[in-house]
Amino acid sequence: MKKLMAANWKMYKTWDEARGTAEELVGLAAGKLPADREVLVFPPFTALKAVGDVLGPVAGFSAGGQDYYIQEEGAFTGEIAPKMLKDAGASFGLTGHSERRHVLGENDEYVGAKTAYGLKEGLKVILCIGELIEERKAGRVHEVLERQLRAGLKDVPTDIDPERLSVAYEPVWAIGTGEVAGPAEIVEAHEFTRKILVSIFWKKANEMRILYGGSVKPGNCAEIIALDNVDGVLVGGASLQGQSFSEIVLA
Ligand code: G2H
Repeated sequence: MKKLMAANWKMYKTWDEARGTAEELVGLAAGKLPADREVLVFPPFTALKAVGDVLGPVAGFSAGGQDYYIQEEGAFTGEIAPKMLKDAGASFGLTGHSERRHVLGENDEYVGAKTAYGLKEGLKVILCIGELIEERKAGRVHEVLERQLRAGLKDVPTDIDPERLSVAYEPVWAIGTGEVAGPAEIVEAHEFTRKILVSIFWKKANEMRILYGGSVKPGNCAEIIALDNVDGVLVGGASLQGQSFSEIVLA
């Protein structure tokens, strides 16, 4: 299974900035990318085509959409459909990111509908899960992860190609805070996530990637990526510069 090194640019970068960073990243990392790694960038929608045009032709690199709606088309002002993402060069979609859950108010059921719909429409999907600090302090990590996984995957067919579905464990308290979950916390959460995936998808779950996200940086990536059941990373802040993300990609 290839490790997936993903950049989430969130609401940063104009078209030109995004294209420039994508070009810098390819220049720094493409020639050295190990055969067992894949690189993925989630730019803002307005820069998706530009970034897709840069990354698409490079082996091992691809682009994705940070969000999408659960209809093919229609009167849904402000929304964007999976087929539009694909048209702009995306092969991946992201669901359940904590900022969409906790800032934009998306609930487990909607995240589940979105995950299943994106897969049905031909995207590869990364479902994000993760607990709040209060939930961790209250000893509720497993309960929260299991709830988010079961609801998030409720309508995903069990015969799904495992390469098309990944999960990103992103403890909310470690996102953009500089605070990284410790190795034991990461291993524990990833092992639990794998167990729930196995209970849903059986053997196939061992071929699904589980990414870690939350303040991943060049200095901590090598240690994180080597942990059991860590099949990649999802990086926000430290992915915004080509130099820093290329160090992560090659760590
Ligand atoms: C978590 C992560 C990217 P950061 O949101 O998805 O962001 O690396 O800035 O914590």
